[in-house]
Amino acid sequence: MTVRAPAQVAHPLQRLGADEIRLAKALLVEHGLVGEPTRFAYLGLEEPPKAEVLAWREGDPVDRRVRAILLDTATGGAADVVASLTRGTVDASAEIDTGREGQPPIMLEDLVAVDEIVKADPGWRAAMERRGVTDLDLVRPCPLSAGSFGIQGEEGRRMLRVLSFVQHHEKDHPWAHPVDGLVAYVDLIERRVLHLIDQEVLPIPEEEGNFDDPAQVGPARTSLKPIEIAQPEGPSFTLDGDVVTWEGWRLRVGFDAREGLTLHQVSLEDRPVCYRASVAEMMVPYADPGPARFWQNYFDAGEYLLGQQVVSLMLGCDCLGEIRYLDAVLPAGDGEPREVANAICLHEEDTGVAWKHNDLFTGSSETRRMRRLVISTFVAIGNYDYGFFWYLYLDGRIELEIKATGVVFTSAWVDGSRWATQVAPGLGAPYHQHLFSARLDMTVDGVDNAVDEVELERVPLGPGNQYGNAFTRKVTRLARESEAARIADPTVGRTWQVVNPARTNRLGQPVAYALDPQPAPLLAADAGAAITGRAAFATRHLWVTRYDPAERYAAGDLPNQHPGGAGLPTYVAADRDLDGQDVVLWHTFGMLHFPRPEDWPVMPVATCGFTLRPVGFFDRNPVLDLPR
Ligand SMILES: [Cu+2]
Repeated sequence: MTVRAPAQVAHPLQRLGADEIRLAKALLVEHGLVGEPTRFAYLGLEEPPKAEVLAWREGDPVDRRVRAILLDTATGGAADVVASLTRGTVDASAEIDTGREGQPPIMLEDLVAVDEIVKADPGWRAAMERRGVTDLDLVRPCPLSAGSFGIQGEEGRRMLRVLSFVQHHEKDHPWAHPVDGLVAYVDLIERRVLHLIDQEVLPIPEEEGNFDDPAQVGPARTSLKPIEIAQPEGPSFTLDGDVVTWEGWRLRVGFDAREGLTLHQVSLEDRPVCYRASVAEMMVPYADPGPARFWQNYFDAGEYLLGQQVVSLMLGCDCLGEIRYLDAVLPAGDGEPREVANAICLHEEDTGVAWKHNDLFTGSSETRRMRRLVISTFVAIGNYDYGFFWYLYLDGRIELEIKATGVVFTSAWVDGSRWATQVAPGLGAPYHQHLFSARLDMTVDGVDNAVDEVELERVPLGPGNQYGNAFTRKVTRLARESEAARIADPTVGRTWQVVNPARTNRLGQPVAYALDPQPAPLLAADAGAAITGRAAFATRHLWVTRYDPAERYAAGDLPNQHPGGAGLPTYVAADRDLDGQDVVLWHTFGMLHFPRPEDWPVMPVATCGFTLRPVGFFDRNPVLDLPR
């Protein structure tokens, strides 16, 4: 077949459309890269390098390129391919050494695969029977990422580890009934159970956790009066394709199968602030060192693909008020496009007082209201649900708030356990962390920036500080990559400011945006643990790298079963100069989760995130002009 030319695109960063996904598949088939057993573990837009995008003007040609991670399910072979839809060429095709470089991501269809594989295994069935489980139609095996622990016989195999849960009936939530102490190590290519960990027969917790069953929850309360959010003249933002403009802000919304929601070319009053913002990785490590659970850690972005797990949002439930939705177009495992309607929600929110003063002397009394533009999406990854909420404020702040909710991962509660909380009778919820890596490709008033660490400096009592009250501001330029792997310190209010040394405000100060962290514990695993090597990004709150279009993911390109060392430690190994350069911030944030009884049977939203805040970017308060 002859591959057709793609439709005209309006911008180099325009999201891949369904036709382009079909075209990509056809092109790879034509070049002999896709056969009957080939699956698309990833397919996405290969963005042009930044300089090309910044130089692009409307009407210029666009070379539309895609990247595909292909898996041959017959042999376990994998390939990393870049192809041009515009030119109809394969620009690069490299075989992946899966033992050394990691496996292609886990696919949605692997849920079905592990179900079939474990249920066909006599050893697993016998182990289930010993636990009194005989109706296998009500057993839910989970496709859990295998990690990499140097276990003999595992290297180079495409694997998952499988813990299972049972249901009492089809609508019963399985998370309430973990079948603990039994793990199947599954080879997805040979489609068999390699190894069974049958540690201990533990009682299966009985109590149901059906938060959607009125019989269990009880009647809904009737005391809440309606709250109605009305914008009779419509929202204040406009949407042109994926380009949003609102109160001086302008940005392009992107969506990637791996990173999910991405923001591009964020500018304020036509001044660039951030070229690209995304959650480039997230990882959830668990604390239980026992034989059935030591391996539990999930790279939800790099292994499971955040974007592939996106859900459709519902008006009036997920989003209130005047809502605009964008759909997501994603590649299915067979390389065909699939559409998720209402995947991205945009709306405007009142967030309370913007500024206020009641003056003692003049009698002046003024208050203004703050608003933010909300761009959000929700993904459901097995038991957990995560909301990704980007906020743009009238005063120039940008925030990312993560909302973690859904159902905690459960275990059989063992009295006196140091690794879990009992959340319901006989039901444990193991301790874990949620660690995110935001990749913030900053362009504060231009591409050439620098990063300063700014914090409180205490001054000892003595000459010049006779009464001991003195304190000052300490500014340290993080001049090289080796100096810029940093840990947050709330005791000195440590922030990191991205400055443009060549641009000053009316006071002669370099314009800047500060990254204000909300410090949470970094990776809790031992420095010598396998997971520490694989998720080294999570050992620092901040990394800064010099922009390189190939450096996209905090834990490397293929974290699934990667033996470790990829991503940020590799990126900073060259120790590049950062002062006055094109810099990318990588910020680790998240939460330490000792589950509570209140987190069961469905967890109230817990949040974490960070703020980007203008510092001398404006000449004065930028929201003096808000109407009364
Ligand atoms: Cu949690």
